[in-house]
Amino acid sequence: MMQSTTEYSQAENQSALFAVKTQLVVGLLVFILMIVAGVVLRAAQGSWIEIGPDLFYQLMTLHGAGMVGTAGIAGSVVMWHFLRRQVQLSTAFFWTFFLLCLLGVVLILAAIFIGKFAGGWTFLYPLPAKSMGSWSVLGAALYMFGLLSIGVGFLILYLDVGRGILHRFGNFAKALGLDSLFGSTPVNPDHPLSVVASTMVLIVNVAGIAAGAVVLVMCLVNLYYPAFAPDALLIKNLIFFFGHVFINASIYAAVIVVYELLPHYTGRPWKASKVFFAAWAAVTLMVMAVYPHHLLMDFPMPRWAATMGQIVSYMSGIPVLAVTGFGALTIIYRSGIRWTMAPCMLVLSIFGWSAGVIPAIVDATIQVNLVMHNTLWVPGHFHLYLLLGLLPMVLGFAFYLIDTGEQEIAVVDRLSFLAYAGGGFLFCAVFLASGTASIPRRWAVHYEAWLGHAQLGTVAGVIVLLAILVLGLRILLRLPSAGVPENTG
Ligand code: HEM
Ligand SMILES: [Cu+2]
Repeated sequence: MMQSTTEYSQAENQSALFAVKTQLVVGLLVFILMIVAGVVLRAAQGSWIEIGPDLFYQLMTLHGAGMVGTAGIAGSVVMWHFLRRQVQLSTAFFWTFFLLCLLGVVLILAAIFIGKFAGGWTFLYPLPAKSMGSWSVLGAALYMFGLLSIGVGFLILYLDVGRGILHRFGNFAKALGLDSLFGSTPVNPDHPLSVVASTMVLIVNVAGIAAGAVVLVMCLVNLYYPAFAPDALLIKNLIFFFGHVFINASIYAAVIVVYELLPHYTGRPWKASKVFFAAWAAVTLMVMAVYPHHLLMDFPMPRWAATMGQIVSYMSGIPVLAVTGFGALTIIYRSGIRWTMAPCMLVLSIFGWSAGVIPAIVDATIQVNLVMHNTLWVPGHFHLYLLLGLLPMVLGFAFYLIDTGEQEIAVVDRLSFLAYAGGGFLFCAVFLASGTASIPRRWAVHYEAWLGHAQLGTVAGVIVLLAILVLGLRILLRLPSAGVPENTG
């Protein structure tokens, strides 16, 4: 077992676990609420319910911001829980992070439901300032202050994470394993994988959130002093750098659960290696260089940026995915693993994540993007790796916390798992098929010919909703009394 340098008292472990559980429960509840909103959106597109375009775009903004924000929080909870075994972390910082996120949520809810803000979670300039009467300047400003508050929460958490990592490893290069990758230090096979992933997340997301803060402040100034009108293309670059990095960092934080729990359930260690370090080092740089794939149809962008967006997209998704997928398969193969809910969720998550990267890369090809840009192909790919990738990682973590060592999966759990995976896959497949049929994304009202897609999507969404209601209930009933999970890994 890994020798640990952390010293916590029993009481500290208890309060840390309480913090993790509380934040996880709130995160799961928000996920479920946002899925309700998502089903309403899809049903409205299928004209099964009538909500009007105003409410549609408010709910779409809520669903987007709520899901992305909660994905970030849930990823951080997973990361914090496992990183805390390796480096000294402060529970007070963890709570500060959470409270700032909650403040952000309150501001965003006020922005959307009182201020009527409906400009999309990406608040693309100059739309927030030019609502043509749909929402107030205050509504747009509240939304931006909400995002700022969440961003500040993350930066505060990362401050403590960075301090903890530096305290044990001296510098981030060592934490990433770069000294064995490029230097003469031999690879330490017990170098904690959670530290490598956390360091990557810390580096890229501090950059991403800093860009986000800059652009939010610029947009806020513009809201009140329209004479200050920054360049729209610059703003779009900053927003998509922030958005791309933030959601990817959420997945890279959540994937720590795979590294920690597959060894736990198979009884086989997942060792660090040069390939592992190389993959994470590569993706640290590439995840930041790849964002121009969101601007392929912005023709004033320099040609090299679009080309880089395409080429790096091909390379960026693959290294960590390959290392994780291949590592997971070799660890599981003939291990006699006990297939309870947590490992099932983790395997589903690796599938959803890998499957989602394929249509993402397809769309990052300029020739394809000419046709697929702003079609439902786009939500198709990201729902794959969020709904079937990130969320199962978080659910797997929750099932691990409530694992009492039983050998069998209860029938309700088995059925809900299958419904979740099947319904989720169908839901994403319908989005992708809609994209291939050139149905645009972000349209409140769909033409007659598109209704079949939207209705099938709604049915799939309802299946997912029912499944996660059952799974959520199973978790919520057992989580409060779950004890401190043992420190193996
Ligand atoms: C069954 C569950 C879900 C349903 C029914 C659902 C439904 C939808 C619908 C109908 C849209 C709008 C599509 C359009 O552009 O026309 C959408 C957008 C979106 N969803 Fe979901 N969703 C689900 C799960 C998730 C999850 C788990 C996440 C993230 C963790 C997520 C994140 C997003 C984001 C970021 C958008 C983009 C919003 C925008 O374009 O501004 N969704 N979803
Ligand atoms: Cu991207």
